[in-house]
Amino acid sequence: MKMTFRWYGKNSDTVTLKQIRQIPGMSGLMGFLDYKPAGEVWTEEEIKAYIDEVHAAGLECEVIESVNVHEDIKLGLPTRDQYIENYRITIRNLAKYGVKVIVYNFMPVLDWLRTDLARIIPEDGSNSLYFDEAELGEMSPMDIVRKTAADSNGFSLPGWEPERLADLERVMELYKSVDQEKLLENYKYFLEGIIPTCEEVGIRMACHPDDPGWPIFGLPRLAHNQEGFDRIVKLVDSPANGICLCTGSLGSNVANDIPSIIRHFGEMDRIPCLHVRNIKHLGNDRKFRESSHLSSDGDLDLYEIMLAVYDTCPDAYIRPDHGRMIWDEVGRPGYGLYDRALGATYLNGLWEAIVKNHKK
Ligand code: DNO
Repeated sequence: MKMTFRWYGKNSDTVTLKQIRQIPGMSGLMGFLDYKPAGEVWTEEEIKAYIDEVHAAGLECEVIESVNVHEDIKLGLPTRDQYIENYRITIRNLAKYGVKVIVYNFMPVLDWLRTDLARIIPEDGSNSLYFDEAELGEMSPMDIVRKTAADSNGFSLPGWEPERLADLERVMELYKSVDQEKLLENYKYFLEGIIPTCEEVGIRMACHPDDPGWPIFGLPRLAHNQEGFDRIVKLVDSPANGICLCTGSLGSNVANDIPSIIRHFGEMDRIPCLHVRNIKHLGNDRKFRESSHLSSDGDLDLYEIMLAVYDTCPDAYIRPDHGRMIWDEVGRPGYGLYDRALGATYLNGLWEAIVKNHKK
């Protein structure tokens, strides 16, 4: 297991590389060029500048997140071939600088979604990301986009890039003719286009689950349970066609047994990386907040999760995921320093105990 941290780059993150380096056990980053529009090639110069800086700080950068898939690929439009070609070039460019895993998602239009980015946790006065389907019921997609932008403390949020959301209404309209099966077909076309390149250069793709883990606003979604991912990994049967197993996203759907899903895909060698965090439902299956990482603070058993990783995909990259805002920190919702650092330390502690226990 390699413990990593998400970082948005020096112009865009409140957290510094030096701070990340000082978190115990941190091997490197799940890096991110947050200014790149979906579909555009990530040039060698851009990648080199980012990764050189990370290396200079004493950290690795073997995982890159959010090489976003252009909507035309998901919609299956004729223009998709050019965007797939651009994606292949980006894969090659990233491989040249030592990247081994690319995290992406295939969610139509909207990436992760919350109805509140800073809901106070009454017990301790901290705040965290929050979702209530009942609140969503009254909002249109445009309302939620506006609210998310307004609540983000002025930071860009992954998946909420302005250019991607600019023509939201037009794209929502186009999706009326794309159902689950059509989306799956378009997904296969995409994977067939890129997986041979990944195999050639030694990169593994890791699909991030839908978040929350069910269809939203009538849009088709494929990646929120074991059955869905079973279909995805079969689209192209290769270890390069893998999963970024996000425990919180899958865990938002109470029907999912996360340790068992990890074991299932870990045994198939399809989990190159994980986002590990906890989540707490609030008396209703479709209402939850993000809790601290500690098992007893949320619904997920982080010990069982780390044990499943140890048993079935011990070489995976892990990062603590969204943290609460604690100790009066002001930063990008979900991506402050303190609570994620606590999360990493806790996960490292679980890992040490598991490793030592197995050596006995
Ligand atoms: C949310 C993140 C996601 C993830 C993308 C990958 O906070 O975990 O934005 O990085 O879905 O494409």
